[in-house]
Amino acid sequence: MTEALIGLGSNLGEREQNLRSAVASLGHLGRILAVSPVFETEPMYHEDQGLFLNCVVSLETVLEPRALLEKLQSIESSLGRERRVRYGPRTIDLDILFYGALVVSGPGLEIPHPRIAERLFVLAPLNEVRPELVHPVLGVSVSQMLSALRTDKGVVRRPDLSVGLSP
Ligand code: PH2
Ligand code: MG
Ligand code: MG
Repeated sequence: MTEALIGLGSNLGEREQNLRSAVASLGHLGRILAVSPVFETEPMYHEDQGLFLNCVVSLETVLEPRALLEKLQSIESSLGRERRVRYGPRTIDLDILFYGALVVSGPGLEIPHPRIAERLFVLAPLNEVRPELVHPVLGVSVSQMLSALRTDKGVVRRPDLSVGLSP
């Protein structure tokens, strides 16, 4: 059993419902240990698109990284994800952020996710569930990465939204 941290994002369609459906599907891939609060976040990289909702799920799973990736991609497809613009709008995006302390850099799969340290939309929710988690390559914790990040990108906690398994 390994703890995988999954980053979820949606900025198309019924964003809250998309996250909720994705969390329910993740529940079939193992045991969900934690679901972070939801944050509404300004789009990074490709800025001319709608606001995202982002959250992070901690999932204990027996699936190996490649098998997990394939399952995440099939959940994305089942929720209507179409791959068009890089960094562009999507109904749902499911990224493996960490897989235990494993480091993988292969074609089509990099773990830890290579851009965690620059992404407030990842670090803000991740810090709510695993602030002490140490990045196996950078050697710093999530809370340290968050403190070090200087950005003016808007990230707003949305306590009125909840996408966890229980009501
Ligand atoms: N995902 C991207 C690109 N930009 N910006 C925000 N705020 N949230 C995202 O999830 C996001 C993004 C590509 O995966
Ligand atoms: Mg992504
Ligand atoms: Mg992705």
